Amino acid sequence: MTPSTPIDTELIAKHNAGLEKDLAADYEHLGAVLARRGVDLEAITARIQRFAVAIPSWGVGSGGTRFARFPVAGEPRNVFEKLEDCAVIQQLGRATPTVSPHFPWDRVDDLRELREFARSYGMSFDAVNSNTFEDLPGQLSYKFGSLTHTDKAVREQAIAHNLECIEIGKQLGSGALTVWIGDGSNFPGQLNMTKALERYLESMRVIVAALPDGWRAFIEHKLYEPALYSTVIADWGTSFICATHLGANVQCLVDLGHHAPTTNIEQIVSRLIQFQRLGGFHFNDSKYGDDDLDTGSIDPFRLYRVFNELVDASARGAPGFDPAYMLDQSHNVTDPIESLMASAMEVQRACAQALLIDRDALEAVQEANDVMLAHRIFKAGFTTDVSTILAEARRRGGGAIDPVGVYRASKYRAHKTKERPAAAGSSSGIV
Ligand code: RM4
Ligand code: MN
Ligand code: MN
Repeated sequence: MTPSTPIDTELIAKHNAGLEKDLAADYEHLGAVLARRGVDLEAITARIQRFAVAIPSWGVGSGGTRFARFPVAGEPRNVFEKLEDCAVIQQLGRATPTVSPHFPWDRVDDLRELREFARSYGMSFDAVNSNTFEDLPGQLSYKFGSLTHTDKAVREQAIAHNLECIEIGKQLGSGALTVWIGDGSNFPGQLNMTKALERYLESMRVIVAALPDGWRAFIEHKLYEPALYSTVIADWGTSFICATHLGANVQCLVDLGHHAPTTNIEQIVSRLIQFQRLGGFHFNDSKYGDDDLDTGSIDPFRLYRVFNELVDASARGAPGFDPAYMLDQSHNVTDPIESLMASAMEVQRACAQALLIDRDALEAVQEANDVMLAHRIFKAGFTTDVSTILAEARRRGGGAIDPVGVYRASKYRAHKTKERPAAAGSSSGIV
């Protein structure tokens, strides 16, 4: 079956035709530059063509802050419309063939129809996210926690939701469950921190026992918010301990925005790889807290440092190394489709740059304690402009050399604004 194409393929071809000549010249030049460094450009381009990062279903709607949400016109009103937007991102960018859904936000009656709908665009589903951080009408409240609540009935409700997410995921063809809880406390003395973690482990044991063969559960830690004094799964240490208690199929998920501002995230990544507990990533960028800004917009060098660890692990054939890559950001002032296309490119960029590091040379100077040379070899990838590689990978994959340019020319947003009048209570966005 040929996948449906929400953007006119002729338009992409026309745009590409105007850019192809320059791209070919730039690509050839970069190939010569890299050849002098002993790097095979074609091998890197092939790796980038295979690289994929999942789109969060909630990301195609506008997010918001604690103060307000400013919805983008033509915002998707349900998961089918979200998938349509995700298909645009994939068609133009060729880096995002999967979607990570979120329940109950994406709840539908007919899961088979949803899976088929995704398939009609050539898309499939990545990790399923459970949501026990907000209340649904008629349910027990999560105001004082979910999987760690003092009341067993609330814990059972939260467990049941996660079990339902696994069932949904099975039908959607997913292979992982991501559990992030907002549980914690706002006041010292509010919560017995030890007992809360005991209750977490007890609840998670039931959930993990329900995982089908080959599935993984990802534990996502977060320093603070919504709990502002203590969060039950606050850091990678807690996440790691819980994962090791719960089983080999439980791993830690690193959301780049979920640490204190100066934390050395790449070192955490290295540790998790070493002990086979790196489940995956939620990519975004941050300046102060869980800002959910576009990936690579604040600190692309940090992303590069993270990818250095990932490329190193992959080059070494680190045992059990198979991280899931997902975006997780909130678009408050941009068109979410543009942000997600650009962000997927930033993840690819960091990957391509890290692939340029001469690992043998680096190892030799590390052994010799030649600090300055080690740093220069390390940084050589970051200071190389790999935009041409990304563009060529998109072109070869049938995507757009300039995805944002084609997207704007397609007037997709204007068409959707007519087709999708704003709906009250839309499940789009994070707030
Ligand atoms: C949280 C966390 C989760 C995401 C929610 C919406 O801060 O990052 O991964 O699903 O936000
Ligand atoms: Mn996240
Ligand atoms: Mn977050």
